[in-house]
Amino acid sequence: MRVFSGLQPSGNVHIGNYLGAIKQWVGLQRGNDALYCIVDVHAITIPQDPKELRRATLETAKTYLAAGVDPQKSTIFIQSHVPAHAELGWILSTLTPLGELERMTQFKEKRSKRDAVYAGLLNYPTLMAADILLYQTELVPVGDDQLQHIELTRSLAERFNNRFGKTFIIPQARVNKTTARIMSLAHPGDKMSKSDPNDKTRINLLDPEDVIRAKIKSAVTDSGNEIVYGPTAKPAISNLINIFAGVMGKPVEWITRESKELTYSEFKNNLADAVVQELIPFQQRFNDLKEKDVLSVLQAGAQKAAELASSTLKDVKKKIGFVL
Ligand code: AQP
Repeated sequence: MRVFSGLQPSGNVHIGNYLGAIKQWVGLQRGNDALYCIVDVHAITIPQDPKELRRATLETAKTYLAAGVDPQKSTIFIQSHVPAHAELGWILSTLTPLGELERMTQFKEKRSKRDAVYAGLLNYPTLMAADILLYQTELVPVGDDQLQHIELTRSLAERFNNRFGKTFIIPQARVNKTTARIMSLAHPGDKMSKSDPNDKTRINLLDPEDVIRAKIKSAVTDSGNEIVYGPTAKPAISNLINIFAGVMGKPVEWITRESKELTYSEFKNNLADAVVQELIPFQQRFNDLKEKDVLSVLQAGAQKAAELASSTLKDVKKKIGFVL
């Protein structure tokens, strides 16, 4: 299957991004034709400091590699290196009623947190649709915050196909049930997010061991003292169980069975051990990567992606009546 997904270089990559998206990507490399993109064109829909954007873009590429995305099996590239994304994004925006974009939950949430909102943020979902449709993608592994955007992508593909003739494959989302939405450590009602100004709400993949342990220790818990799963009644502990299950690659039931005699504090210690065991080797691989090697992976990836994208874009342009 053709697989496509991406991550914005908009801050420090956290364990929600890792468990919700990147870990799935690594598994999907086997037997599939996968493209994994660093979506810098999306990141600038919120104002970014140029130096910071460059740093975060390369750090995100290193994160993919250190997490196990293998350039021999998958195509890894930077979105702005393939201008076809912006071109198709523009074309798709001309087929998207304003009301559909204004109804997007992510747009409404991001808008409510900012004084100034720019047109790019509204058009984020049409650019995302372009990312996916350019590669005739069949499967899009994501966290559940992106499901609404994928629904829009599917209807845009159908709309285009109906109006201009069969052009795009209709993609499917793929979410991992347990890790689809990892929540904030401080506010279990909110999604763990790169852009949360409070760093204690998330475990960053590059946090040192003592910081990881301290963050887990200070994570909020629910009333009572039992390790039981129930996202409505016990949202905080259920979130920690989901993180534990995701890191260990075990079902939630296994975690709760193994932890049922433990106090909250013992459970948190075990969780911290598991997270540290997953992230410290990742950090070693990350630190061993050299910028020039990363850049050469990205260059080769962009070349391959651009070839694939150009054939879809050419077909689209021909169908809508552009002179080629
Ligand atoms: N908390 C989360 N739990 C599970 N999956 C998550 N993802 C994001 N947060 C969680 C998934 O990570 C992938 C990349 O996300 P993104 O970089 O495109 O941006 P986002 O979804 O908006 O994530 P953030 O961390 O909240 O970033 P900011 O704060 O910059 O907006 C996606 O597959 C996403 O579902």
